[in-house]
Amino acid sequence: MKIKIVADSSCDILCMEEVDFCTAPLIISTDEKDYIDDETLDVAQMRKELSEYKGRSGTACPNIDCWMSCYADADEVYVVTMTSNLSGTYNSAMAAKELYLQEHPDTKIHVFDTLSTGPEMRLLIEKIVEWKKGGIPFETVCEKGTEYLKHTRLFFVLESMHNLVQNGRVSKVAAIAAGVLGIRAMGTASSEGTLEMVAKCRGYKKIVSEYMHQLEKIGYQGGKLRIAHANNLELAETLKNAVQKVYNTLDVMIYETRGLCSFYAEEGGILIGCETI
Ligand code: X90
Repeated sequence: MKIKIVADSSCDILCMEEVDFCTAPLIISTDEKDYIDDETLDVAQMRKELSEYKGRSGTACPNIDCWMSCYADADEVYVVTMTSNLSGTYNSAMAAKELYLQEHPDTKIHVFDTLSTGPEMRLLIEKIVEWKKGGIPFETVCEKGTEYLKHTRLFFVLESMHNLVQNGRVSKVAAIAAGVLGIRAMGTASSEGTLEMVAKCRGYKKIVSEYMHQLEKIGYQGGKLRIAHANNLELAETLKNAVQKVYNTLDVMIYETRGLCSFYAEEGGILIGCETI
């Protein structure tokens, strides 16, 4: 039996070991150029070009054809998407599923709307790999996955919300009202899959203390931690050390954001996914 795990490129993963994994790339574009968020994208170069670019930039979700080609040649497909409340990615993946099943009615496809992105998607993907290695059947993986997402969280620190506001993913009025426009702030993925800002964080000290406060609030007990950073290894390491000191967290991974998350988190931004109780 052939099993495939498919995710959109906001998961920041290019390949997974011991499993057939592929991503459907989102596209970041300016009037001059499209940046396809796949393994060929030079993220540092994109960041440099966008910082020098004066016009508007935007993003587009993977289209139905793209998802359908990701589903091809498998008996079971597990699809992990970013929040349906900020992107058309989930709807596109669902439409592709319906179309694909018309021609391949025996294929099993499940699409998870993570109501989140980045590292929280990674946590789910890693779990699916674990469950499939353990021989857990399709229906059970779907149920367990949905349940698992209730026990994972995403926090993020953004240097700027410029691209989120410019692309209508966050309302400018709301950002101004929360006092977070133009300054560094911490937020979390709300239960509806939107951005919920929790605090302004001028210095790194404040970021660390605020994050530790949030972890305490959600009842974190040392579960897996996944940190994706947009060119800010220093902050990623600082947070990792702070968490490990208090919770003895063993399973931590730090890695760089790919195109989509780099674009929206912006240079220096960071996304942290963790398991809760
Ligand atoms: O064009 C598209 O369909 C993509 C739109 C994506 C919009 C949001 C991306 C967020 C990336 C920023 C911080 C994390 C926010 C998480 C909230 C659920 C990363």
